Amino acid sequence: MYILYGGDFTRATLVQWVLEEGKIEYELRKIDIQTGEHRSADFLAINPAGLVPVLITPDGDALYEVAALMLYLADQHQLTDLAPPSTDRDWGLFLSTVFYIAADIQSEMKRFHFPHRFSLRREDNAGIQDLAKSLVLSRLNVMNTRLAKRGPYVLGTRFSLADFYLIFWVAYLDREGVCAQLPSIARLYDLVRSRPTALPYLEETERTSDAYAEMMRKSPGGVIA
Ligand SMILES: N[C@@H](CCC(=O)N[C@@H](CS)C(=O)NCC(=O)O)C(=O)O
Repeated sequence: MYILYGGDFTRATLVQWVLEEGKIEYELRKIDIQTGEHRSADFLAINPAGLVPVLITPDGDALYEVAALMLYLADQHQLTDLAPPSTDRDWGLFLSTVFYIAADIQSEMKRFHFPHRFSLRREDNAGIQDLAKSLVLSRLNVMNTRLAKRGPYVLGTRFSLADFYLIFWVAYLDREGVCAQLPSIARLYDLVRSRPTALPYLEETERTSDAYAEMMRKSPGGVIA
């Protein structure tokens, strides 16, 4: 059986969704990043990077990086409704998009959520967060253009985990503002939301996102050190 180390306010939700979609047996072990449990000796022994999610495979290997975990599970369990196999014509576009989200969108979301880690002076935090937001928006605009050309999903008429992955990060930004500016992203947001299996995870992400935004308002010096 798989073990997923995840918890509230984390992207482990994405892996949990894939596990549930694939009806794959797993145990969820919650790591509380608000109290710093991800930096405990016990957790660092599992992932020296001190980050979640971590997936322990039935063979006992510890795997990291949310995008890799989703792709790995889809491949190992032939979840072709979520990810085209490498022999599929859509594989290249699928892979390009997943890497784009992981490298160029997700990384800026880190700066958006932890601006204090990128600033030397507390008074710069808000500006750094604004800059991160504008960079994410410009990258979402790229996705909007691609979706307008060949949508409504990342792979045209076919849903894949890349759609949920993208919308997950929109839910963590200012989703109403993003959807008002980027119509093809807004359409994709509604399509993902209309999927009964995705809805509870997206709703949970929306609640978490609102709660985190509130915590940031109350702690402009940084929510998690
Ligand atoms: N590149 C990693 C980043 C993982 C990551 O940053 N996870 C966050 C939770 S969503 C975390 O553990 N944050 C704790 C911290 O940054 O101190 C991935 O995509 O899986």
